Amino acid sequence: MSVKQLQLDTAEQIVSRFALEGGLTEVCPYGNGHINDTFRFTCEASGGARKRYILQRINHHIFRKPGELMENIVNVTAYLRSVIASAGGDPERETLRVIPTRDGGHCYRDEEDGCWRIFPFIEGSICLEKVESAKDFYDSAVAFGNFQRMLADFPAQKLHETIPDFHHTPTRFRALEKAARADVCGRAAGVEAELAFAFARGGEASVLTDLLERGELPLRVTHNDTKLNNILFDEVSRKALCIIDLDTIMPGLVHYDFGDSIRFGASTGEEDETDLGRVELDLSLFEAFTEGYLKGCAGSLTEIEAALLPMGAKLMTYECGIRFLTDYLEGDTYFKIHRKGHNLDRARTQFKLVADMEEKWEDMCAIVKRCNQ
Ligand code: ADP
Ligand code: GN1
Ligand code: MG
Repeated sequence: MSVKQLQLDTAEQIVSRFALEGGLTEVCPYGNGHINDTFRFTCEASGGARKRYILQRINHHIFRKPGELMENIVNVTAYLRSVIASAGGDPERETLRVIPTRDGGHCYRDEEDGCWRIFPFIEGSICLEKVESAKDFYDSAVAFGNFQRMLADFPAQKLHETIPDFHHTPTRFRALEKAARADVCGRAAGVEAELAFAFARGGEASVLTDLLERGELPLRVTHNDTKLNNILFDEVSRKALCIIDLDTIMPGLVHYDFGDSIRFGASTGEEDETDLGRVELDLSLFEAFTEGYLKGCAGSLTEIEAALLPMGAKLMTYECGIRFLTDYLEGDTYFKIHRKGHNLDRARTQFKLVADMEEKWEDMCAIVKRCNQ
């Protein structure tokens, strides 16, 4: 899927459905998300005051029940607002707020079945596409750990499962096997090495989910998509400010959040780097994140949860590689791509990282042990 444009008059029609004052003055595509179509627009009130917002078309091919998804976000952000306020924070900047439609809904469905939502744009914030310093990464880790802890008492039974089996790695593995067998685009012959890499590690795919099923790992409320560009930093203090992209908040394992952050942020290369020589696990970033995440969780992790954090990093990286490769084989229908072979490039970086984690396994385990003392 490619990035969509949005004409001003179309945007005006959509925005007019929401309880907002003023006229729309500009709209532009925004951000680098792989899933939703995101735009930023400005509204000018009659007195001349301008306010910016984020307008998103929820990808309803991926999120099949946008109404349920929005209910999750409204409930979680309402809960977070009260936790943030009682800790003396500023809920307007530290969590998202859903702007209601004029008839009191959480999103607007257009005639083509597009589903739109609006959040205030969080001013004075920056979004990092790549780790620029260990301190930023550490701060993001504290924030993600905190986030998980803030939601510890959120009634998990209230949450809808927005994407079933989202981080069920064995299910992702079976989807890859199926895509390779079906080979609808005739691409399987060109990715034998990548398929062999993935299949050779299939036995490990269920390590975490088996422990969960046996009750040895606790189910918590997790974010499930904790890459660095899903957190906003304060432009001035450069402190982690607000966790965004709440579409996949669901019951899950802490390893999903820890692991997804590591696979994206502790890599020396970008997710779609084509020179694999540049892609490895930066152990000092791994350490910074581990330290921050454990601090944010503030002692709430069990011994076994903490000990399995390296496995979380490896499995989330492996799983993401499998997902990119599956999408490549299926004709790039899930993740947005910006060039030919983009998903294959992404799959390769993830597998390169997995291989490097295997090399650095002892060090990763030692770091987690040290940080958890
Ligand atoms: P996707 O699911 O496609 O990743 P996101 O919700 O993560 O969509 O939004 C894409 C990008 O838009 C983010 O990475 C961030 O840069 C920006 N963004 C989203 N919401 C806000 C907001 N409320 N304020 C400022 N920037 C935002
Ligand atoms: C997607 O939405 P975005 O770009 O933050 C994906 C994640 C992947 C990530 C890989 C709902 O995240 O699961 O890890 O791309 N989100 C969904 O970059 O599938
Ligand atoms: Mg995102």
